Amino acid sequence: HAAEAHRTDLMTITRHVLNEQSKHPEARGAFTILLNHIVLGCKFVCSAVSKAGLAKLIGLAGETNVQGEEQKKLDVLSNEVFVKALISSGQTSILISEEDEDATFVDPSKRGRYVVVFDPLDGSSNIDCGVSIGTIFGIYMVEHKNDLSLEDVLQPGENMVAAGYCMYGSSCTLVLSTGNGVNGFTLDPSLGEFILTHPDIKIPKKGKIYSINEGNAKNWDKATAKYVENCKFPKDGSSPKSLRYIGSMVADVHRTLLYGGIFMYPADKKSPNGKLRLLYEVFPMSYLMEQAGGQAFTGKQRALELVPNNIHERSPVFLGSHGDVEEVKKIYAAVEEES
Ligand code: P6P
Repeated sequence: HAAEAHRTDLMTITRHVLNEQSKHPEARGAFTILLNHIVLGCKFVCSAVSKAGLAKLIGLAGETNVQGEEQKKLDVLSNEVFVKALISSGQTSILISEEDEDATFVDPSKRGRYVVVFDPLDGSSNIDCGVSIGTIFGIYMVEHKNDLSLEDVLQPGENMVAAGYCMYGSSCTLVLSTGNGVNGFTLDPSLGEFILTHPDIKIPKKGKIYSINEGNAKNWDKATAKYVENCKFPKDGSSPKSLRYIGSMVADVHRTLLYGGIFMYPADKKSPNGKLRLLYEVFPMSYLMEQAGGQAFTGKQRALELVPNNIHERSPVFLGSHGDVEEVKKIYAAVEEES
């Protein structure tokens, strides 16, 4: 009967968020409207990505599609879709996108109380070979929507009221937290609805997988090198961890969230702040990990406590199972002691 009930009692993402928001008596539906517009963007990108190979939406700008029109690159197209959807929601005041050098200040007549930071299509370099890619987003609230400045965006990740990602792979999966745990929704294309398929996701306390670009080993700092060495040659006689590295953050993080383990993009000699962007890659994924019982560390501190200095700032990150990240923290502390 449970399966039957599930089939007829469709828990869509909109219903789920309405249930969540009903816990906040002061909520006036603004967040639900905002989220519905983000979901609309994800549905569009999901459709465009799945057709990409056919409609030659992939590859360099300047491709022409079957109609001979010049095609925008998929990440440029995705960015335009999200910017337009977010502005039309009437719930946003500042938008920060990986694709846009400058912040978008929404016209005062259409402003709302939310700031959205997002990477519209992270990992897009992987589209051509069919690897899963995704949209990553984080949502902050602003007290006043009028005299706004960038200061309103440069807030620590722990101030986020929600964060999530949508992964475009064999299925389209949207993983979301609004501050009360993490839930996963899968797009049912026949309904055009995201259905709750992964309720209350909790990351395993410890995992058997480590995920890092071993090609950067030459440039790693001592602590990272030591931690990875322990993964491969455990001193406590336990079996070595498996290495899984897809090279698409959303895919690597989604696997880490569901299977456990650790995903790392550390600082190294070449990139002293790592490669991943703080506002719209590290913060949202760190927020989700903490909400799922995991943690996220920069090599120096808890990732969500960082205060950004600029909107495209990078940060190192070690995120995943609580126990695995704890190991990294111990090694960084020990190396600090030695120096
Ligand atoms: P590297 C994709 O280009 C991306 O921004 C993330 O999605 C991914 O985790 C990372 O870069 C991969 O970087 O240096 O290992 O190729």
